[in-house]
Order: sequence, then C-alpha cells, then structure tokens
Amino acid sequence: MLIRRPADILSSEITAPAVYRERRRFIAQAGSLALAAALPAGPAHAGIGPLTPSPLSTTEPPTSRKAVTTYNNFYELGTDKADPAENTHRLKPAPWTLRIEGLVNKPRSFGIDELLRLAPLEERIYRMRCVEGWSMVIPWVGIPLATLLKQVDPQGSAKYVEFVSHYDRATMTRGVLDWPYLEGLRLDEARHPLTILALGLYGDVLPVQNGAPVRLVVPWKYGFKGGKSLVAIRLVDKQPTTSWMKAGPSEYGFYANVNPEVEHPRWSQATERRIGEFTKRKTLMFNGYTDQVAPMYAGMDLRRYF
Ligand SMILES: Nc1nc2c(c(=O)[nH]1)N[C@H]1C(S)=C(S)[C@@H](COP(=O)(O)O)O[C@H]1N2
Ligand SMILES: [Mo]
Repeated sequence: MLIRRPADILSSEITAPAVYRERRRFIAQAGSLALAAALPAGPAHAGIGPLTPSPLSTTEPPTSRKAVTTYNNFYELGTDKADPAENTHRLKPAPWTLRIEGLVNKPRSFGIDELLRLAPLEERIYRMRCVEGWSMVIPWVGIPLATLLKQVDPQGSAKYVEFVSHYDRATMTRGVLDWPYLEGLRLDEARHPLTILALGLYGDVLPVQNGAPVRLVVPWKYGFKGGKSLVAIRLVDKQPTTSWMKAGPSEYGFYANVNPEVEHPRWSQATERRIGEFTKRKTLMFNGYTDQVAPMYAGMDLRRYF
C-alpha cells in the first residue's frame, strides 16, 4: 500500500461517549419510522434503523464521524486519504445489485432493499486497523454475512469466498492495482459471527467513500480485507488471489490477520495510532478479537500464513 502519514486529526474530533449514546437513542426511536417511510424511496435518506445493538460491539469511544468519512482508503476514487470523499460522484450506489454465485445451490442477486430486510440491522462498533499503522473505532450498521450465505446454500466443495468490488474504467482510477478490487476469506472466516456486510455507519446509509452501498467488514484483519462497493460474492474451492497479493505477494498475504508479531517487510506492526489520539497504542493480536477468532487458526504457523 502507498504509505502516508496519518493526517493530524484533533482528539477533540472524537465523539464524546455521552453525545454518542444520546445520538444512538435518537436513531433507535427514529429508526422504525425511517424504515417505514424512507426505505421504499431508495437509499438516499439518512437513518436506516431500527438498529439492534450488538453484544459484539466494543465499548471504546467511536472515532469522529468526520474522520471516518474523510480519511479513507478507496483507491478506485484516488490514492490520497482525502480523495474518496471528494470523488463520490464517480460511483453511483443506486440502483445496485449484489450477485451471490459460484459453488452454491441457489445463486441469486440481492437488491439493497432486500439486504436491508434480510435480517435485523445491527449496530456493530468495531475496532478497525489498517496495515499502514492507523486505527479507528467505527459504528457500522450491517448484517452477518453468514445470514446471506445461508440463503444461497453453499455446496460442500465451497472452501473460500471471493469478494468483487465495482469497477468502472470510465470514472475510476486506472492502473495502481489490478481491478476490480478483489478480496477473499476462507469459508469459516466468512461465516464467523463477527464478519458482517455493512450497509451503513453512524446510523445512516453508507457514504460512498466508505464503500456504498454494501461492503465487507472483518474486524480482526487489516482494513484491506474489507472490499468496498461489492457487486459479487463468489464461493470457490481454491484460495483466491486478491488484488493486494498480486500487487505485492511478500507484503500482503491472504490471511492478513492483525498480528503485532509479524512485521510488514518495510515496517513494524507492533504499534498503531488511533486516529484522533497522539500517543501510540500497542497493536493487539487479532486486533483484540483473539477470544472469538483464534480457534480458527489453531495449529497454523501465522508467520507463514500472514
Ligand atoms: N474496493 C476497495 N475496497 C477497499 C479499499 C480499496 O482501495 N478499494 N481499501 C481497503 C483498505 S486498505 C482499508 S484500510 C479500508 C478502509 O475503509 P474505510 O475508508 O471505510 O475506513 O477499505 C478497504 N477496502
Ligand atoms: Mo488499509
């Protein structure tokens, strides 16, 4: 990944927990109204409740909405952190369909309204950590990916899941990476309860720069695993080669679990800077989700499978 120093974002931009809780109460109340009134009109509204709070959320204070929506990696919309928010007109998130295909018994496409109704929308406040060394806490809104996978009935031969992002050569970055942006998970990782398809953040529909209208979120892995603006999810029998693996196989592995003990070839992964803070934090194994995810990697050499 092209390396940039995190822009200086003031700690005052972190939303105070009390303010944030108040906001959430509002969203919970407004939510059922918003769903009834606004959803049929499409995703161009604010507020997508009702939201079910999740016990899988961290209690750490979320990073400010401003930082979450202006400090982004979305190379199709430019390689500077500020580019995606400035180039949102280059991606039209509606109408949209997400295809689920490959080794499944019931392949089909989902519209965004169908995804919104598939399962109770949950608020998942997750720690997120980029391989570049910065981190955020993001209040996502989404559904477990497992719920979606169940709908298509994966075949026994399906072992991996490939995630294909939207790409339009006419409006998006050319070069830099092998497009479309491609990511992958093992099937058990894809089915893990922490793995979600995000449809919103901070109680609203997903802004374009964060991967509208639907993107993957896998909180124990480096940020690049979370493919944005997904058009297809493909179940396959062999480990997919992802865009970043193609770009730099010695730097970006398939697993990409957050691991303070495995250095990126050009820098350490032992510490991180939480956007909005000035003192560095120690990076936690699996980004702090060890209890939930470590069993999936039992017996694996995580230096080899980085
Ligand atoms: N399609 C696509 N998805 C992508 C990227 C990208 O460049 N293109 N960048 C990844 C990286 S490196 C990170 S850190 C996260 C950033 O997500 P955020 O901007 O919502 O914080 O998106 C990931 N998903
Ligand atoms: Mo990243």
